Amino acid sequence: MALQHLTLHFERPVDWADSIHIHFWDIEPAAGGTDWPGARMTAAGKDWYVWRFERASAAHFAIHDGHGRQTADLYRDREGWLDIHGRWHDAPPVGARLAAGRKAPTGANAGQTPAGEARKSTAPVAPPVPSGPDFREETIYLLITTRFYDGDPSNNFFCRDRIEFDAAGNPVDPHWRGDFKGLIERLEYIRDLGFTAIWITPPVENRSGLDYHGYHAYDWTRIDPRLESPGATYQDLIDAAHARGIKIIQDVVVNHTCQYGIRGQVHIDHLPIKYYVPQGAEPGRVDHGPYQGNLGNYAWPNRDDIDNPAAPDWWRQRHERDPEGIEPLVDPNTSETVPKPGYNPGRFFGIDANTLDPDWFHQEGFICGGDWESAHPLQQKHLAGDCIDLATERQNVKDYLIGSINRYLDMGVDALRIDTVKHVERGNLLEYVNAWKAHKPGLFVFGENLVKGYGWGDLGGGDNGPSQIRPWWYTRLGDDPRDPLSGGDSGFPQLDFGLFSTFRDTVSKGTYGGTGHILSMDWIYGDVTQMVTFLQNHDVGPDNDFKYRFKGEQWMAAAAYNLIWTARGIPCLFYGEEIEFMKGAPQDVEGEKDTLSQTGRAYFGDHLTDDRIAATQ
Ligand SMILES: [Ca+2]
Ligand SMILES: [Ca+2]
Repeated sequence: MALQHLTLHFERPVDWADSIHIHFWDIEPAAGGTDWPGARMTAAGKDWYVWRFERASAAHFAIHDGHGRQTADLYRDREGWLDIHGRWHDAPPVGARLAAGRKAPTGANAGQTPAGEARKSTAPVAPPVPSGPDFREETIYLLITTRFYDGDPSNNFFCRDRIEFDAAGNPVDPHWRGDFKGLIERLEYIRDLGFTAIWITPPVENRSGLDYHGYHAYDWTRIDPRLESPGATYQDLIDAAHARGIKIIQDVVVNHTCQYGIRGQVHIDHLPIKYYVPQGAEPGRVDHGPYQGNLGNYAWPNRDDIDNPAAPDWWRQRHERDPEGIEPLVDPNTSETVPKPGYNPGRFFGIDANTLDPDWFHQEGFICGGDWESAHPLQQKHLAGDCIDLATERQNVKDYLIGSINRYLDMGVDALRIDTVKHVERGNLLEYVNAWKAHKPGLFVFGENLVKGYGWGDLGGGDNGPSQIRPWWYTRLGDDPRDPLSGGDSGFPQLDFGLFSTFRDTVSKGTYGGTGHILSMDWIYGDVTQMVTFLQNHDVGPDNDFKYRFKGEQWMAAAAYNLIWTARGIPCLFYGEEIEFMKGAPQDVEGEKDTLSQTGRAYFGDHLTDDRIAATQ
């Protein structure tokens, strides 16, 4: 009798990892099988996976996700679809989302096997594991998408500030350089390092003189086109990552917008940058690269910086014409006419905090010196000239931000990292976090509450700030700043800056003091096992007072990584650490003339080219 193949289809439960495996034994008629963990099933449309036994009539098997979730032992003697409820179907169940081209069996085929003759499964199917997805199983690779790997030079873009030139005076190393196409092409590099999740910097559309990192959002509803390419959209990235068993962590800014407001929602008043002429500007004196002679966006034919429908009529009219920026324009605030050399740069690049729309923005001005250790000013004032503080407690702001991010969750984003946590009051921020978790049950959300020290607030430890702006506070629900146990777990773990602080200027000397002390305080967090641990990231490093990438010897870092990988928490590695990339460099630009290539945010792609990737790996 000629044996046909046996095909099994499996619908991945929502809380399972994407790395679906099948482990099988006692294949009929030729007894064969796999060693654990078995073989990888093939992704076949949204949450379906398929495995085909050649020349087999029946099989014993179990399906698992490689991360501790698995079915009971199963048996099947004909093609079947096992849905997320643990039920077998002889044909694709109604609503099953199968990939295009994967045809369901026809009714005629299905009818060839009389139902009464078919052997039933001998083992009951385990129901989906009731607990939520356990992100503690993951290991995270953090990368700045624009600095990782360039798959499409046609979307590269120079920011207005910090342009680097080669010896011949040509601009080099565009800030927007790496992109989704490049990341997709190098997913297997990351997977082969052993990471199961990638934290990408915010992908939504940005605007600023230096916005390659994504933290100056202009439109939360759109992905920045400087990251995408045909065939390499954000959806393509998510799908490609999932197909390799990798999760995508999206970075989200709730606290602030860029200096231009939000496309289609709110405009922030200033003059179009194409009309700016510096005082004493002499042609050729300062090389602005592609911005030479006109600081408006060189990639747009109208050389405007924004295209905001919420801008006033006069702006929108100028948006359409005069790309040279030479047609006289009267500043509606002062009645002076531009372009005019030396005319107040603040009218082009700054904002007037007194004229911000109160429906969208806080009204208390900019953070200054003493504000940094006090909750109210920290949470109500603007962080910087291109970080304008949103009125996050207003319903219109909540609706806009929550709704925008929900769409990315629907696209398959697996987790969220929330920026600038301490700048939003806890109860207010938890409204956002909980709305996203309600939209996507089981979603993992963690936050960044940057503190240079243990961060115990009113609990002591030499902290000069109150508990209400410290990491532990956001992981808890209590209201007593001196008693973490006054409330339970908020479900919003944080990056572990407390543990990180023990690496300050010590690991590079081979000492690890303070670690035991910080671990003895683990009880203050709502659930310390969900904190995200790290030695360095795109903002901080262990050396020179938290500003530099690790500079010590390899064994010193290895000891720190051994701790991070084995202690409680979810370990996170900053791109390039695997080869001591930019060892000892400042994470961000320091000197007036520094460019990105001198920092910890330098372009990594030169190490990932086809001819060099083997050495990098
Ligand atoms: Ca590119
Ligand atoms: Ca705020």
